[in-house]
Amino acid sequence: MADLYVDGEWREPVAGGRREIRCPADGRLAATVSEGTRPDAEAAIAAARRAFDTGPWPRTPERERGQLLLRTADIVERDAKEFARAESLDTGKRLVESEYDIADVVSCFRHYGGIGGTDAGRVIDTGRDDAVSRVVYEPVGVCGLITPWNYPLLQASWKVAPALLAGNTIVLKPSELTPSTSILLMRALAEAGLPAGVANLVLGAGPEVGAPLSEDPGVDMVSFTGGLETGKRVMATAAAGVKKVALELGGKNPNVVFADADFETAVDFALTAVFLHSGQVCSAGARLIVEDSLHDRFVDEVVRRARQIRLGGPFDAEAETGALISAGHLAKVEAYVAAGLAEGAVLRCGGERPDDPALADGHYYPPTVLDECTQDMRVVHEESFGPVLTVERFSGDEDDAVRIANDTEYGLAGAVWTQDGGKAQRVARRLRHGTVWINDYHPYVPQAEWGGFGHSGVGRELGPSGLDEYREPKHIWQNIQPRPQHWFRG
Ligand code: TXE
Repeated sequence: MADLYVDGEWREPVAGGRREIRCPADGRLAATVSEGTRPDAEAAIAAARRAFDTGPWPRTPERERGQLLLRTADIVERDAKEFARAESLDTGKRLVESEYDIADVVSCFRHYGGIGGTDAGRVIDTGRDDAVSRVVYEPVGVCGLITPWNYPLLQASWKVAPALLAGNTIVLKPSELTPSTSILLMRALAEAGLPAGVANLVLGAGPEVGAPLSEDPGVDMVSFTGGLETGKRVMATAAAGVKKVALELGGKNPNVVFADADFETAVDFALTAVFLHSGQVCSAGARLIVEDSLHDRFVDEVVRRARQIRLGGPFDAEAETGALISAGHLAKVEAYVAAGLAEGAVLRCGGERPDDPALADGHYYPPTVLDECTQDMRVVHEESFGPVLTVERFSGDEDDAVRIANDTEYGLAGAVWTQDGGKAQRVARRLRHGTVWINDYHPYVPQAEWGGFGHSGVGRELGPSGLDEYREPKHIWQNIQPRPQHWFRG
């Protein structure tokens, strides 16, 4: 199968490469897909450029563009089983989680499809009778969209849907580890009637087909979700071409629990916060910051329940969480735990690869709790991106909780648990994180912005400002009584 989608056609890569995708849960062959190289990325950029500069899409009324997104949502929903299965095989995540993700993808396309028709702009009161003035929104141009492997299609849809609604043309470059659902998405967009060249797909390694998206002068904007170091590289390269950049670079997210929290609920969510998808979540609540007086009881209960979490593959109905994405990532998570222990953390559970023969072919790591941690430890301030919870204590003082929670270079998300409504609001306002949950963890809505402070990124996804990432305000002033001004007499 030819899997690169360029200028409305399915193409083989110029160099004819293929890549095997192996399911992280058991090593089975999930798919064999085209593997592009730089000339494929350049062809995709050129197609997107042509479609933007000469095609109908940027001038298609926004409402019509929205309708195409709504049709896409219907197609994804119709084929949800195929999408979810492909997502699970590529990522190793439980099928039920992939089903939720695909339902969220449908909601995302419906959300953006449904808000089409906002491009009338706003009229300015000039205070004069000889001029009219308005601000309209223009698409940015050609957008390079680079996505990671943890929520492959959901993260793609957060970029693809607003970028297309705003009238841009796109080149999507999914993670080379999880390309399958992006291929299915291109099929859905084509079936929905997207004009040729508007959405293009390149597959392959980051330095080969991702890097050109921030280097090529034909691209106007790069939107990237992935790791901090790659994000910095993307930003630096994009700077040379003064490209617009949006980055979501993960987090090291605090989950602050005061002693007056609802104990059972806070414990339950502390587990979901960090162990969902084995911690491979940008907003994972990987830092538990618990009030001293509650610490022992709370951590004992977290550990008791963490030990019971059952690992397994995507189609194992008993499994509660799955494998890590790759052998390399597993080794990285292990190294973070080892570093934490070397720096004085106390291992309360997990910390060793499971010895269950049924899991031997997958990249599994058990839920792990490291107690008595401090902010200077690498495992606390760097993103392990695995099922590793670090526990820190605070005195009970709000200032102390806020100081520890904000002591991170990241700032994506966090939570505060207390039954004192005023304290909850005060602490939530002071946390320097893009999303703060009170007595909850993980929910998001497409109507609200998603993105981070500090090194967690630049710009926002979702919400009104998420759409604004993909369009530029343009002021149009019209003199409606043009006549000589005679500023200069001569
Ligand atoms: O990410 P990369 P990796 C974090 C997490 C993880 C770490 C590294 O801590 O352990 O990042 O993961 C493409 N130019 N997150 O190595 O490399 C790459 O092909 C352009 C957090 O998998 O950032 C893929 O499509 N693109 C994160 C995408 O970048 C390049 C989710 C992300 O891969 C490129 C995933 C280049 N030079 C990991 N090099 C989150 N924010 O949720 C690679 N890529």
